[in-house]
Amino acid sequence: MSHDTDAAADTVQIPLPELQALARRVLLRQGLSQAHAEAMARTIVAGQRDACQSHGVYRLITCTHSIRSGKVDLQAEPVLAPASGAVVRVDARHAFSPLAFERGLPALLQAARTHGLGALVINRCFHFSALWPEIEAITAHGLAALALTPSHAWVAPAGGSQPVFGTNPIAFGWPRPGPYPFVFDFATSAIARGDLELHRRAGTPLPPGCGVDAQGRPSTDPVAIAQGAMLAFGGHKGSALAAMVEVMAAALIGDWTSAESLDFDAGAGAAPCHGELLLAFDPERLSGQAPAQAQARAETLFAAITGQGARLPSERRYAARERSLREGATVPRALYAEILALAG
Ligand code: NDP
Ligand code: PYC
Repeated sequence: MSHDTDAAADTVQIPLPELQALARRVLLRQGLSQAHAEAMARTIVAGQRDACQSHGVYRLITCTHSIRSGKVDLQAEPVLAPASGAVVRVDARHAFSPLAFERGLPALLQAARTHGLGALVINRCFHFSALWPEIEAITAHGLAALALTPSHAWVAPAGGSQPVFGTNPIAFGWPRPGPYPFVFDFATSAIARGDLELHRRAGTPLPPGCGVDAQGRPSTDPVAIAQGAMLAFGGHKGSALAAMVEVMAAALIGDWTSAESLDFDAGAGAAPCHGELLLAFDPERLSGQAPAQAQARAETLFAAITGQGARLPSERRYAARERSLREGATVPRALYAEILALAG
């Protein structure tokens, strides 16, 4: 049952177990295996719980579209390659990424503990999710983490107007005392593609500086930008970071760049298909057996940030999480109706 107190409100509050069951039902109905549906529902509901509108239950609609494109393998079990030093490799076999991550996580943690640094390489996955759920799954074990992945070539390099890069998120996490690690997670584009899509659906303009139209002119129209190119955040700096993601999380790990992912898509509009690189760092090993000092230095830094009234990244998300745990996740009413329809 949804707990909808105000019929006139344009949002509904859904208890998290109920939202999880609904997400699972939608995904199973599309033909996904139980294991994929469970892993994807966990990621998607975590997004809505933390008020990440671009990567919450809206993804049930985009994943359904990806499935209907016929490109995604709905049943493939990820294959974990035999252990090889610090590198853990999982072949997702053209299925969605969350299950591949879950299957690779224990070996990644083990590699980081053994070598001080572990690398999880996920290949051949359809990727639709935010990266922070994976980062938090690593920091929960006392490790620092970094994650990179390309997407589809939607973003022009600084000084150009033709798409080359994906929206290429970079996420980082540092474990802290208490339940909430230091985490940031952002697209290297000025706006995430998911947010562009939400603006397109709502018929609202993007902020200035997010993209250019097909003639290379600055635009705030999400439709015109989708036909032209998105822009990197921070000009040449975001552009260089986006290039790094292509090199490190595509070329380096033997997988597709955002341009190759878009070629493979061939207009189907499915989620991007490529790899992901996750690194886990053990403070115990890397700090020379002085993890308490490493922790103390990091806490001094965080206190210097918050002490002057600035906030840490993810604080908004964590506050939303607390609220959702108490009151249920907030879902736009129209979106909820679409999801109920998908669930049959
Ligand atoms: P945002 O710009 O919303 O947020 C980026 C980060 O900055 C967050 O950690 C956020 O924390 C933090 N932040 C925001 N405002 C402040 C502030 N005033 N002070 C301190 N920190 C702040 O992220 P994006 O829109 O760029 O990305 C959204 C999501 O999209 C990400 O989770 C990303 O992984 C996902 N994505 C996935 C892609 C894929 O290929 N799979 C591609 C691109 C994006 P908080 O959340 O608390 O506001
Ligand atoms: O929001 O840019 C995005 C995105 C791409 C793939 C998944 N999310």
